[in-house]
Amino acid sequence: MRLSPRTDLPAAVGRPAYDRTAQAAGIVHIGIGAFHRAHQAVYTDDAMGAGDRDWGIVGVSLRSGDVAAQLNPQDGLYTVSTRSAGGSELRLIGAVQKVLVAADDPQAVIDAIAAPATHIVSFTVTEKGYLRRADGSLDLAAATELSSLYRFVGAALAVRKAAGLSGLTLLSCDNLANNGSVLRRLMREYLGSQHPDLVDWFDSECRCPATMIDRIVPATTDADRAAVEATLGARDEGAVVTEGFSQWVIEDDFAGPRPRWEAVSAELVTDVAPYETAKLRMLNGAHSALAYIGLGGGHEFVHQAIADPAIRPAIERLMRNEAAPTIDAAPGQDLGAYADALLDRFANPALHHRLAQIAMDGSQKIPQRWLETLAWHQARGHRCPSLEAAIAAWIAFLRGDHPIDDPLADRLREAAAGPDAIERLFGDGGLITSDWRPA
Ligand code: CS2
Repeated sequence: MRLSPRTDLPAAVGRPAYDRTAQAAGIVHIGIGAFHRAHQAVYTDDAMGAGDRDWGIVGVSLRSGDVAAQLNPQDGLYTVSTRSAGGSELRLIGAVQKVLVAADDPQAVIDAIAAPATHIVSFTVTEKGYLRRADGSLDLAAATELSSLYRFVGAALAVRKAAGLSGLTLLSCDNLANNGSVLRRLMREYLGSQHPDLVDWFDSECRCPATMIDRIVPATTDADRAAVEATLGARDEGAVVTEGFSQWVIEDDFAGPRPRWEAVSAELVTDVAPYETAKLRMLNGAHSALAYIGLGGGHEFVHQAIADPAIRPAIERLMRNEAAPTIDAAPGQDLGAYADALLDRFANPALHHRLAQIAMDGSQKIPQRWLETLAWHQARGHRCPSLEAAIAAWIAFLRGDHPIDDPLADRLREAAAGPDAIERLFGDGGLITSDWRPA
C-alpha cells in the first residue's frame, strides 16, 4: 500500500503538527531532490508546526518526472529518516504540496511563481544549474533553453510586474561561493537580455539572500525504501535518508514575508560569508578530497575512507591546516570544533554515503572547495600538501576507466590524459578558472 494522507502511521513516526490542507503555497522550490526534502522542507514543516501559516511548497523538477511520480501519488507526503550510530528516527513531512515537471507543463511553473500567495522561490539546482561559463558570466544560449531556471523566473516576474504584484525573494540553496549575489548577477544578466524592462523592477522589488546550507543526504537506495516500508507499513517512494545534524544560515534580506525559520533553529544573520566559506572549504573541500582519494584507495563510502589510516591524516590536515587559516571566522565561530564535528559526521557508520555521489561534477565544485584555499596560501608562499594530493587524485580519477559524470566530462578526460594535465586543467586558459595557478 502506498503512503497517503490516509495511512495509519505507527505511533513512533513524527507527523505534521498543523492542518496541511488549510495552507496556501508561499514557496516554489526549483530542483526538488533529496537534499531539499531533507533540509529546507523540514525547516518549513517545523515552522508551520510552530504556528506559521501558508508556507506550503510547490516543488518543481526542471527535467525529470521521477520526483513527481514519487510524491504526487502520495499527496506530496514523504518521510525523512535520520540515522546515527544510536539508531534511526522516522518522520512524515507535510510541507510539500505537489511537484510540477517544467518540461511537461511549463505554464504551470510560471503560474505557480506568479501566484499572489508566492513570496519565495528557492533553488537547489546544483552548481551546474546556474549555467555559468568558465569566466563566471551567464551562458545565455543555455539560459534561454526550456530547462533553464532563468526562463521560468523571468517569465513569471514579467507576469507579476504587469499584474502589480509584489517582487520575490530568490533563495539559492546551492554550494556556491556567494550564492545569493551569484544568482542576482546571473538573473540580471538574463533579464537584461530577455526582459530589459524588468531590470529596474527586479533591482527594487526582488532580493537574493545568501545561504549556507548543510545536511549530508546520500541518494536513497532500494534498501532504504524497504527499511522505511518495514517501519511505516506503507510504501514511500519519496523517502529520504539523512544524518541528525542540520544547519541553515540565511542572510536576512527578504523582499517580503518569510517563514519564521529562526524559530526552528535556522540562523538569520547579516553576513553569511564566514559560515559559507568554512562549509565550502572545510566540509565540501574535505568531502571532494575523500571522494577522489578514497575511490583511488578502493573505498566505496565516506565512513570507510575516513577510517583509513592512510587517508584520515591528510583530510584532517586539509581542514585544520590548509582550509581553516583562510577563513575569517565570525565571532564565536570555532573552526577547530567545526573540524572535530565534521570528522564525526563523516565517520557516521549508519549513513551509507557513496564517494561516487560526491565525485560527480568535480569541475563545478573544485574551484570553491579547493582552489580558493590554494590561492590564499599561494599568495603567502605556502604549499598545501593535502590539497595537492587531492588534485593528483582527481586527475587519476579522470584518467580512470569508468564513466565520468560532469558537464565537462569529455574535455576533462582529454585534458587529464597527458603529462601537461595540471596546466591544461588549471593553467592560463585552462578548463577550470580560478585565481590559483599551478607552480
Ligand atoms: C557533497 C555535498 O555531493 C557533494 O558534493 O559534498 O552534497 C554535501 O554532502 C553537502 O553539501 C553537505 O551539506
